[in-house]
Amino acid sequence: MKNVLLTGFEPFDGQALNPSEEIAREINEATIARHKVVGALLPCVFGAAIKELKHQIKLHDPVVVICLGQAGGRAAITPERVAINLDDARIPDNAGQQPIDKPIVKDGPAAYFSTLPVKAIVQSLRKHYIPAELSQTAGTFVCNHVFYGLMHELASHRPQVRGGFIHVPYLPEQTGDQPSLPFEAMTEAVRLAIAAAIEYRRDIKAVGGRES
Ligand code: PCA
Repeated sequence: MKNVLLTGFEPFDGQALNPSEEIAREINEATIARHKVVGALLPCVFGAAIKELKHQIKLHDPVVVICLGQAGGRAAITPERVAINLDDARIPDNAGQQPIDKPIVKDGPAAYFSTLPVKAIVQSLRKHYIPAELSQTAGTFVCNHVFYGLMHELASHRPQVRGGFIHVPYLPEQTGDQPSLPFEAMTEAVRLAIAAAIEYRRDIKAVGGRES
């Protein structure tokens, strides 16, 4: 069976948990659309996170890579469209690093687009009544850093492998007044996203998540 690599992040910014880690742990070893899902955990550390991601790619030789991260404050599951070549940290990472206005890859392209079918994923989630929206920015912290590192690695060494990034909201237990989604809805969303990524090698043309 071919592998799909699914990564989550450890908690950061003093939080007790990170939904992306819990989801990757839950779906680890699942079979989806005749593919085996391999879950892995990335440190929330600039540099080390990309290093670990590359190690996992080498180890599992996946055909699709989906990296997950927490986006506190968002109310929907948000596939990311674009990774930019910029680290600009609002807070220190888990190793105390806080890069400001630094390129991720010196002389690398300004940006990469996700090669996941981001609109097909949004459409599939909405069909299942899970809030989903296409996002045009993964920020400039460790998530965007890993997303860019992933796309640079695939473009440079594994052009046949498709990959991208999906941000998820807080879990209800992480917050009182901010938007959140239940764990079951998030895991279902990521299962659907993996299935869509396998099914749609090319994205659909859609407006606001509906096929046009
Ligand atoms: N979210 C952070 C980094 C790790 C995570 O889960 C981000 O959005 O950059």
